[in-house]
Amino acid sequence: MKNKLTIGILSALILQGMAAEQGMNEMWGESTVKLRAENAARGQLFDEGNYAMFIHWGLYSQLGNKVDGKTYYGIGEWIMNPRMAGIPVEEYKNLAKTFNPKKFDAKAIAKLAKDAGMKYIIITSKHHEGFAMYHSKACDFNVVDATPWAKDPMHELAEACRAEGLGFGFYYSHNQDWTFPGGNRGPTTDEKGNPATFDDYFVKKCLPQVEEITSNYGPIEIVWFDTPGNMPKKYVQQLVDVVRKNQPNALVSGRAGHGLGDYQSLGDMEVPHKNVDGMWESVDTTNDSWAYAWYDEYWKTPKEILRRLIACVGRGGTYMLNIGPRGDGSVPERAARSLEESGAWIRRYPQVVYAADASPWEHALPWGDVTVKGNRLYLSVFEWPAGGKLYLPGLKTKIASAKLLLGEKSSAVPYESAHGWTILGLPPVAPEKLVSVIEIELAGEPEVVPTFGVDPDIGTEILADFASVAGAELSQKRWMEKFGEWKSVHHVHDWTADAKATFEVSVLEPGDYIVSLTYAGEGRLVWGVDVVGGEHIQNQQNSSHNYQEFPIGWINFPEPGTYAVAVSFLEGDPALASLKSIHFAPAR
Ligand code: FHN
Repeated sequence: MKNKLTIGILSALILQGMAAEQGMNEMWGESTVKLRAENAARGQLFDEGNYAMFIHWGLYSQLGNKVDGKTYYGIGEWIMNPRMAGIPVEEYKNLAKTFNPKKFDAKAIAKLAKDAGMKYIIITSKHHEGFAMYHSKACDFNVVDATPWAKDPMHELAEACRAEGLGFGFYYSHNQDWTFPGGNRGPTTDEKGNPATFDDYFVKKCLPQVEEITSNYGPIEIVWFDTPGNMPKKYVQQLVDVVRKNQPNALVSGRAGHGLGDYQSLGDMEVPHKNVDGMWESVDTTNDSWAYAWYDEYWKTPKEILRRLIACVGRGGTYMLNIGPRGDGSVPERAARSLEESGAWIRRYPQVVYAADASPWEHALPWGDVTVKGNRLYLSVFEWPAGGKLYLPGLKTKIASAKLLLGEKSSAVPYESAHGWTILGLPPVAPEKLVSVIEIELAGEPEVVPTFGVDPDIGTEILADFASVAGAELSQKRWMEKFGEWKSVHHVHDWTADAKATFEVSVLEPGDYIVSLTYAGEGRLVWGVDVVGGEHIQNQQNSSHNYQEFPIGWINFPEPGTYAVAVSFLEGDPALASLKSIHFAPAR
């Protein structure tokens, strides 16, 4: 059971009872009643739906990252900022005069979210640049009063979501406002040249607008505040009070600030590697920008979307995936296609995603990932094993049955145990094109030894996140690949002479394995790898500032069992050497 809201736990119990009556697929799938927005309890769509659509859409979408013929690379909604095109306030405001999104189709967007398997939509009501994408009485820099289109798309979208049984909610940039006097990073004087304070902005625009978005669009699932910066607590508290007053069933995002939100939002575009406790979400996007960027055609494939969604559910959280409609309101076709194809898979295997809990292994496995519902494990196999066997390390609970699912049909899977591993016999070809699913029903609650197994069939990568480190530092490093495109690793760095990063592994098939390390650094580096109490190898390889995998050599595990494998840094610049992971592949 996920450690989320108490109401989530209660409703899960109710759901379990109902599931037995109605049959699992009817319960978790298309015909589910409980997960429709109008029947959901507070936070239930977040807690059990596990999958939502995020939309970044505003005046900036019109530019699509091109200003005066020049393309700016990075997240499109920041185009006004000096780190992108640096557009002056008045010039930016003029964009409203040409904003005419005739292709905006609220029903089609809600249907896309529904077909994608998402349970609610959160859309930008006002981003950092201050333009309200709804009809605001508090400020006429809004989509109705300032554009030739003169329509409020949020009424249509809220209505379309309700018609599809989806929840609806708003993103609101409460701290940053780049066009309203006094907003953070905004003008410091008003129209008359008088100094403007944050309080001016808050009282004249922010607070009334939050009143508006929580009063005029029916039930709201979440108010998604963002980038609180150094906004004083008293302001955040007032906004949260408004949400509680007008929308007692809504959640407030953790990015409201000062711990006043209801749940934690991880870093942008971050899918965690280890289980995370509590109620949390990952926010991610279908390409590499939140808002539409004309050049960005690097879309997540349906398989990658499922990999990231199932990783979030498997780590105990919720996945919110963004689309950036164009300035004319249309949704980029490739994003839509990936969402629809992954959604078609979710319709076949809803039990893998909805009301599913975190994996007892607490991390992904070499061939895929695991989600849990009660005593059932769902193994989502992304890399189908060529050798006809799927290796599951460390399962302690007795198996009652194992089935390979094919939509609603299934076939029994033979299985055996050896040295703490479960070995499942599989057909040579994956039954599903994207991801095949094995359901294991256990005789009791899932219990596992979460130690990483060295898979005898396919490569096993173990991230530095899972190392025990002595004499060096283990920390998270985040950086922007392009402006606003966040990447992160946990890495071992600042190596001292005797430092070790030690990985505990369980081995089923003894023999030689090829060991590689993924690292960044400068120049040629010498790394050592030891099976503690056994073989030592070391080798010199090149390095670069980007993380790359380099082979170190073969290493032997003489018999089945648990081993400690220690990595040491022997020669090179220890200040720049950064270890990301170790990789084992059977040497054959
Ligand atoms: O600055 C924003 C960014 O534009 C985008 O809206 C993301 C979405 O999570 N939030 C902020 C950065 O974290």
